[in-house]
Amino acid sequence: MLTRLVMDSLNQFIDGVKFQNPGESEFLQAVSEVLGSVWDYYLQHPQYKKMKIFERMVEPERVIMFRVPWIDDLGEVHVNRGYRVEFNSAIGPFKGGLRFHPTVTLSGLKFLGFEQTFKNSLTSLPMGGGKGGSDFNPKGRSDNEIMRFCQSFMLELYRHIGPFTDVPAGDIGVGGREIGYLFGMYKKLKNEFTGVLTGKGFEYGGSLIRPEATGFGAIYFVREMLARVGDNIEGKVVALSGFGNVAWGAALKATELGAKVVTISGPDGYIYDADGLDVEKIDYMLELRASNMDVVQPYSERFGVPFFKNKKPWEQKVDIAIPCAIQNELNEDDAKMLISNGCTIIAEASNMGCTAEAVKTASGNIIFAPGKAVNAGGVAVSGFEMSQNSIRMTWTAEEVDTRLKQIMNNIHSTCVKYGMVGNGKIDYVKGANIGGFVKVADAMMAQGVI
Ligand code: 2IT
Repeated sequence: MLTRLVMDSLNQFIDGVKFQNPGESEFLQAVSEVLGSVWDYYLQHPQYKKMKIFERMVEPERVIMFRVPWIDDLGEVHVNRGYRVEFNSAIGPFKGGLRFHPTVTLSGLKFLGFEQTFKNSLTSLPMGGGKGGSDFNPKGRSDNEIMRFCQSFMLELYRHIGPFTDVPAGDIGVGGREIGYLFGMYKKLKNEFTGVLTGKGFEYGGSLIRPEATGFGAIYFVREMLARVGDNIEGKVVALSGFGNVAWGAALKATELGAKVVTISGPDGYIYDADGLDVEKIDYMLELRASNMDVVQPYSERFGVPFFKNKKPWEQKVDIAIPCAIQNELNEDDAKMLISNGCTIIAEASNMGCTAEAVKTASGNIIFAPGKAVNAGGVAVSGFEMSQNSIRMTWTAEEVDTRLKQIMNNIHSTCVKYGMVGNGKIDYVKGANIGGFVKVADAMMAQGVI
C-alpha cells in the first residue's frame, strides 16, 4: 500500500519503495538517485509533499506484461516475455524506447521508464515517460526470425499504444529494421497510418537525423560542459563504449568536431585505435551492427588495431569517457582509473551507464553528467518526428539539427540553473533531476489526484 510511503526522511521513503518493489535493484538505484537529489527541493515546496507527488511518481501508471510466442527458422517454438511500462503521462503521451535484450526484466524497464519521465520533461517537449521491450535475444537471429518476433510482439502491444496514448521507439536491439516490422504490423492491425512509433524510415514518416540524434546530442552537451570551463572538444581524446546506434552517432559528431575517438566496445571486449576513428571506420560500425553478432573484435582484424578481450575501455588514458552501451557499465574502479589517468569528463550517453558509486566518485573529482541530460537528444528528435507526423510535413536535416542543438543547450542551461553548488561548480545530477522533476510535478498537481 502506498500509504506505507508516508514517511519523513528520504531513507525511510526509499525503504518504503524497496518494500513495495522487492528485488528490483535497478529501479531502486534510479529512484534513489533521483529522489536523493530532489529531496531538499521537495521539502522546500510542501505542496508537493501534501499531494504525495513522490509517492505517485514512483508508481507506474500501468504495467503491461504479455506472452510473445514465435517460431524460428527450424520450426521450433519459442516464448519470450513482452513488456510495456507506462510510467507517467502528466505532460504528454507515454514515450520511450523498446529494448530487445536477454537481460531485460521488469526492474530494468521500470528504471528506464522512470528515468525517461524526467528526461522527456527536460527536453521541454510534450512527452510522458514509458519504456518496454522483451528478453528476446536478437544475436545470431535471421532477418525472418526478427520479423516474426516483431510481428508477434505487436500482435499484443498494438491494443495498448497509439499516437495520443503511447508512442514507442527503439532502444538496445531495436533499430530501423525492427521499427519497420513493428510499424507494418501495427498498421495492418489497426488499418491506420499514424505516427505511433518513432525511429521510422524516412520513406514512411521518419525524421531525418533521428538515427544520429542521441550521439549528436551527447556531443553537443559535452561541448557545452567544456565551454562552461573555458575549454573545447577539438583535440580531445575520447573513449566510447558500445558500437551501436549511440556510439556511432557520438563517434561521427566527435570526429567531425576534431576530437579523437580511440575506443569502441562490445560484450566481447574493446578495441583501441590509436589513430582515432574516421569516416570509413565509423561506417564499418553499421556493418558490425547489421551482422547481428554483437561483437566488436572483427574491427581489430579489419583495421589492424589491438583488441582487449573481455575488458572495458575505461583503462585507457583519455580526456573524456562516454559510456554508450548499457546500464552500470562503468563502476567505481573504472571511474578511479579514468580519473588517475587524467580524464576530466564522464558523460553518460547510455541510461544509468555508471553505478551509483562511480557517479559519486566522478562527481566528487571531475565533471560528471547523467544520461537523462546527455542522451536526451534521441527522444527529443523522436518528439520532432511526432510533430512532423502531426503536421504531415518533413523538416530538413539542418532544421532538425538546429532544433536538436537548441534543446541540448537548453538542457545544459537547466542543469546549470538547478545544479549550481557554489565555487562555480555544477552538480549535473542534481540539476537534471530537479529540472526534469518540476514540470512533471506541476502538471500532476494541476491535474488532481490521478
Ligand atoms: O532511452 C531513450 O531515450 C531512447 N531509447 C529513445 C526513446 C525515444 O522515444 O526516442
